[in-house]
Amino acid sequence: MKGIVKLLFLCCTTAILMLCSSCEESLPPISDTFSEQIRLNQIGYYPAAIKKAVIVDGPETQKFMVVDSVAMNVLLTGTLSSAEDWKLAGETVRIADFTKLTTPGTYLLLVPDLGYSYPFKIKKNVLHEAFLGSIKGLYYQRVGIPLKKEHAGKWHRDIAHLDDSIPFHPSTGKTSGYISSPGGWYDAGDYNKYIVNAAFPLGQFYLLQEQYPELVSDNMLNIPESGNGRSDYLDELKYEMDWALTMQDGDGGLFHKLTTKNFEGMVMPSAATSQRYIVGKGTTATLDFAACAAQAYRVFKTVDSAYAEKCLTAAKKAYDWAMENPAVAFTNPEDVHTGQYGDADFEDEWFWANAELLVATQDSVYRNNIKKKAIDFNFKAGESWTAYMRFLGMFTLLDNKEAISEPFYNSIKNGIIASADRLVTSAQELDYFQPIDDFHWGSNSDVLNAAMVMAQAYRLKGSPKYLIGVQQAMDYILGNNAMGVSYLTGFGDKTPMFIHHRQSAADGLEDPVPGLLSGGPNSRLQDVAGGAVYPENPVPMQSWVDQEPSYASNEICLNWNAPMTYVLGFLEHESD
Ligand code: 9MR
Ligand code: 9MR
Repeated sequence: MKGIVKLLFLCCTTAILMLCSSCEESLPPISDTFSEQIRLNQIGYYPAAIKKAVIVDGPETQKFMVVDSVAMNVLLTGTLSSAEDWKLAGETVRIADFTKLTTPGTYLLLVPDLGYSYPFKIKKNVLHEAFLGSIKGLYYQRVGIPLKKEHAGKWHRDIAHLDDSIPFHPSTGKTSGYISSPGGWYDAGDYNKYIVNAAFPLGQFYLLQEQYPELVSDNMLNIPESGNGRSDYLDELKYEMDWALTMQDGDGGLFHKLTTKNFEGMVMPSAATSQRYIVGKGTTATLDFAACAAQAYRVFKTVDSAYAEKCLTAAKKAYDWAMENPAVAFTNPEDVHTGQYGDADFEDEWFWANAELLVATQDSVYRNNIKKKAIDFNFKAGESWTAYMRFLGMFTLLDNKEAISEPFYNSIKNGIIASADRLVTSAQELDYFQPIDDFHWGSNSDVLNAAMVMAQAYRLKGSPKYLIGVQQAMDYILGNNAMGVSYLTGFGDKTPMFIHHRQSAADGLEDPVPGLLSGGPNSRLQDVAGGAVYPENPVPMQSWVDQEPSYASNEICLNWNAPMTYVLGFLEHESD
């Protein structure tokens, strides 16, 4: 027996060696150009993850290889699947499944006739830098301080927008006076600050901190507060929270936004000097603030109790204002034309505020108010800042079982699992293994917000299918998509270079500010009027152009970076 085994072993190794050496001999040289027809996660894969590249118009020979980019030897050969027509992507594709390759390394996928893919890695914590980069992106959005070279590198810039004496617009109900409302992050490619879209991303960032408090420690982000002994992540989040607190009126209500009347030109912050105003006051801003301030209380409790108490007091006061003013909708006043973030359906905001305040205080007032309306568990692309808040409330309740009755907890648990099941099923059927089939403004955030639902199901049940769903959604964002682009600036080989972002457009540097997520394909093409040029009638997944005027497909925004950070952090913690 022994002899036969040995002989077999010898035969096999010889065969493998022969196979490999013959491959090596025929390996084409790596040139500087990589095949655009091979789509994959340009950063890389966790060793145990499903690994599927998409080959567009692949050859009939159906052969592919995974090549170690250093040793230039073939680690795996495989057969492409038979061709499929993908409608959303507008492509004929074959799949190269290299899941079996789990050895850490840097690789290239080779398809004879097409060439090599971009290099990618297989290793543990493969998304660590991208995760930190997506948080550092927030630092680059900071208002009211100079970005110093030592923190910002070549993207350093002058101080701008002190916002220390901002007049009230009559839409606030005040006819005179000023407030000081400094700091915070610029919302997006524009320089305004909006409470709805400060609170919503903060909600997602805080969720990550509560679920995985150890992910970011001090000195990991190289920001001004690094070295103060506290998590750099908390320091960065506090920069935004501090601003949000200044937007609360004496009676508890929140002003809606701090903004110019019209969008500024594509200039550096210090050249954007139009008068800014405090505009509007309403229920969505107030409830969203109440919710995220209650989270801030919990997150900061152990590191800065005075600050935590300040946040909780502000949260309760905001909630009380909303009780007195339960349906004050915001719309832009006639003379203000910047982001509206208007929403006349307050149910999601109520649900979120009740959930966060309940968990922060255990006060039965919030428990009693929370059950008022049925909850919709269905994820809908495009809802984003108008309605995703209900999910944030649900996620917090799922993490705090004791706060609610068992039947209520079970209904949320079952609802989220069923919702995640639908998303997983969709992702298996849809182009590029991602879960959405309708591409709105900010579609990349929809993919990631859906992934967050799958992530909660994974936390509840631990079934691999949910983790796979989240990983494949991230593969889509990082390059396995119909544009072949890794949508996070600075991370990947082909990344957006012309984002709709005023600093990046005006700073004279080739590289855009890094760590910012492009909005992604948007089949509505609202920016054609603004000068974006698309190919004729693009299919939904190709409705994206790397052009500066494309604010509907290629802007960046806080509420897109937020689920990016959440999903990256989740994956870093949960993936092997
Ligand atoms: O720069 C603005 C961007 O931040 C907004 O998301 C977008 C939609 O509201 O509008 C952009 O501003 C454009 C304006 O709407 C129309 N004129 C050109 C402006 C800059 O491209
Ligand atoms: O994300 C917003 C999107 O859902 C809207 O359709 C769009 C037009 O109103 O506005 C988007 O938000 C922008 C905001 O109004 C201003 N700052 C930039 C935001 C991202 O483009």
